[in-house]
Amino acid sequence: MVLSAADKNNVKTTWDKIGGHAAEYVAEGLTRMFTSFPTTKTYFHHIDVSPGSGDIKAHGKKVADALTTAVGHLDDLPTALSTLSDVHAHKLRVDPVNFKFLNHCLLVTLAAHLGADFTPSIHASLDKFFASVSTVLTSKYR
Ligand code: HEG
Repeated sequence: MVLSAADKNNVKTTWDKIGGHAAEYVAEGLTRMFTSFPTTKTYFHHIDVSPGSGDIKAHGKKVADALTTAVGHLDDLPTALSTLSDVHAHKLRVDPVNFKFLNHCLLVTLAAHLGADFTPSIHASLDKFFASVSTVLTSKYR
């Protein structure tokens, strides 16, 4: 997945618009994922996955911070996310299919909040961005 200059610009512009809402939006995306794709809950048996829980808020903040790091390093995602990639492949062992579920739910969440700013072009660039992050996080499974 190669992000074009226009994609990178779209992703950065959108992340700026999201501003301080990133953690809240990612938490909503996680809640949508747990609700729409309940098998994803098996990875989170040790936390409270009910909507609005403190655990979901805390995890949303961690994931949002990682995505913000990624937005700041669009030219070198593998290096920026290397440690996180190790964690997902070797420790958490999240089946890659789950990344598609989360990405979909993050897109739905952003579409709901961004309204008219969620243009087809922004949609496509964000989709490519989340797919690129997922590729890195699932790149060390073998
Ligand atoms: Mg992962 C932990 C980021 C997808 C399951 N995830 C984490 C952490 C971050 C993160 C930053 C904390 C790592 C640490 O404390 O060392 N996750 C992250 C991103 C994405 C992603 C950026 C994709 C956009 N994660 C993902 C998916 C699943 C999953 C799809 C499973 C459905 N993550 C998962 C679990 C943990 C983390 C089970 C450990 C949670 C905990 O024990 O607190």
